[in-house]
Amino acid sequence: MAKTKRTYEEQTTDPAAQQMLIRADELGIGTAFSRADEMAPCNIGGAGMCCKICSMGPCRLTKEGQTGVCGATLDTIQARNFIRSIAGGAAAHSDHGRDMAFTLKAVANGEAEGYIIRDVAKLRTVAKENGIAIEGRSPTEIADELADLYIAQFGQQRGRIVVTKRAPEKRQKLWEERNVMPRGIDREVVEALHRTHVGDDQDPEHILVHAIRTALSDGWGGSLIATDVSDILFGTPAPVLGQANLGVLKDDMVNVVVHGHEPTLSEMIVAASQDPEIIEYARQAGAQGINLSGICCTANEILMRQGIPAAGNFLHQELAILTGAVEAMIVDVQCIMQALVNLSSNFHTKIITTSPKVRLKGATHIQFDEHKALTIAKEILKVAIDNYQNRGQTHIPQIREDLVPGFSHEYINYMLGGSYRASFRPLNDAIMSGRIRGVAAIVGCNNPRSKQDFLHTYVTEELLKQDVLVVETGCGAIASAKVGLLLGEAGLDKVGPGLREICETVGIPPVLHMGSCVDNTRILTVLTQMVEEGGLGDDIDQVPAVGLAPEWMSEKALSIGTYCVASGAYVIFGGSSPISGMPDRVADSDIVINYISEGWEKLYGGKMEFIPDPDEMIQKTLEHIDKKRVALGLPEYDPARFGRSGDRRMLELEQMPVEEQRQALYGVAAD
Ligand code: SF4
Ligand code: MSK
Repeated sequence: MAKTKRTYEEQTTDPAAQQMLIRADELGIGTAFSRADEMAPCNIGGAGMCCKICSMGPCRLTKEGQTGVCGATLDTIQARNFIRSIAGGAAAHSDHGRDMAFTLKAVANGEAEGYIIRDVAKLRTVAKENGIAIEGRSPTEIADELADLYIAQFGQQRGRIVVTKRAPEKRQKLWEERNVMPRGIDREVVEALHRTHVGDDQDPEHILVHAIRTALSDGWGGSLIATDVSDILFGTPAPVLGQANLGVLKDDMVNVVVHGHEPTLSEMIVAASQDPEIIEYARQAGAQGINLSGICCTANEILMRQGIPAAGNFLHQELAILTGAVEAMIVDVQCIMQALVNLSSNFHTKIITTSPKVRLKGATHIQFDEHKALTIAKEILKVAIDNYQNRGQTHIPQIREDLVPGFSHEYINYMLGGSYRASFRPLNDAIMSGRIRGVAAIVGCNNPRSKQDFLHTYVTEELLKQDVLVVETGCGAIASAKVGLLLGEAGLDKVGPGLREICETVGIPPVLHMGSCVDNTRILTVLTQMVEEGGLGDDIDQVPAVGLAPEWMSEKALSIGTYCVASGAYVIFGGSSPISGMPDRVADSDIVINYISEGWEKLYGGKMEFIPDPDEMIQKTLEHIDKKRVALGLPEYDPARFGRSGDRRMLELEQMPVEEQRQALYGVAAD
């Protein structure tokens, strides 16, 4: 059944996106927005009620008590579907981590053209944490041993993934007691697939125990390794000025958009685009130079470290091509729509696939190889430059917003205490005093079934008003960037009085951009360091913090949500639930829904819920934060106690007559 076509304003809150959707309609070209309108989601599969694991099925369970041909119940089918999604997400993140570890190995052995170890300090810190000797050894020696250790984590069969030791001690003990400590990254993903093969694990709760183990192998395994190695090779992010939205594309330059996830190629494209030979090549083609920008998490990787602008988030990939101004879109892995190839046939844009794992029929394939990365990056850029002459009419929306990304956990630690007293103490103190009510991590994708960016920005802005400090990653961070929330003072008028004081004192925006989807591990690290700092309990589940993925769509989001729950966080997903089951089912009988909320909360202190209504998301977030404050014995949140210092107070004082100023400042009347 076809759905009704939404208006442009119903499809997206972003005016740049609205302009491009109008353009798409003028040209008669479909996008994910229009396809979502035309394609009603399957209400059986969407609710997790369809099993197609074997060819006795597919079995669609639509009546209470019904089972599949093999006798599988609805709960078993839902649990199996759910863990398979988590395994898919964990595999994607972790395979990214594996490739990073192989690149580190190649760099250590002088076999990776163009790469260097940019952050030796992080290399030494990470090596030491992993028990690798650092004194008297060269960076390449240390990197070689670290790369071997990290590569071994993927195929490890017994014991525990080494980086799980970075979790709070109490949490590690809990994982041991509950028997969910991940043994090896690949092992947990393979076991998830084995357990869900026909005729295997059919106890829904038992399946979901392994869901926790599988997700932990991602968050405290593959993703953490990916973030570590990216920082070592390309630098640990620190604040830098950037821009976001389609207006970053330029009419007089060769526009190259990098899209996907891995920073290995995109970092080399950045280097190649600054090469005088390539700049001259672009000039000879009649352009002013090369204008590089990113989409999705590749955007986040080069935005965080180099300030390279982001052309947009997930749903902007087609819209960028619709501008007619993109010479090449270079893609690697994850979140790349197959529709790009057909769409680009209406324009001159070349879609260039680069990963040995990802091909799109009709795209140009130039395989990336880290051993000759710079040469390949230049080759790709030359293809883009040669295409400049084929450009037709362009329609670039002149909409872009400045932002300051780059808040790695290392930088947050530094900014709060400086070089000599780097510490999370000021953040903990601000939460303990109630200036900051709590912390929300708002992460995840765009989904064309909901109004683009609306849930992200609405939830973010409402929580900021309530003095909740917001940290973001992935496409959610780009959504906030587009409305100015990642830019110091620009966002501060939307913030509660206590949080505003902190932002003004420390000099930070109210929303901290912490990176790409693999970098959600930075959030785990921040939470761990807050616990270790003291005053907010002795484990992550005691910190007044909530994770939200308002517009999620990918399997990776489910893996992230699950490892956050296993780490002790309350996680709220917006949009639709993949395990909602039958609409008229008695709530108590829904084993999977109950197990991942109340069940997981009893076992891990964290829980997962799917809440489509944004106001309910906000309400539940605040209730959870306040509940944790009470449990810690912290003062009740009271915004009236704050906002009497900082820039706002200075302005108030400036506008007062001198006598009143003296009274206000010193409590004494004028002479
Ligand atoms: Fe149907 Fe069972 Fe086969 Fe699933 S495993 S498709 S429920 S017969
Ligand atoms: S890119 S996984 S749409 S965040 Fe990481 Fe964005 Fe989600 Fe892809």
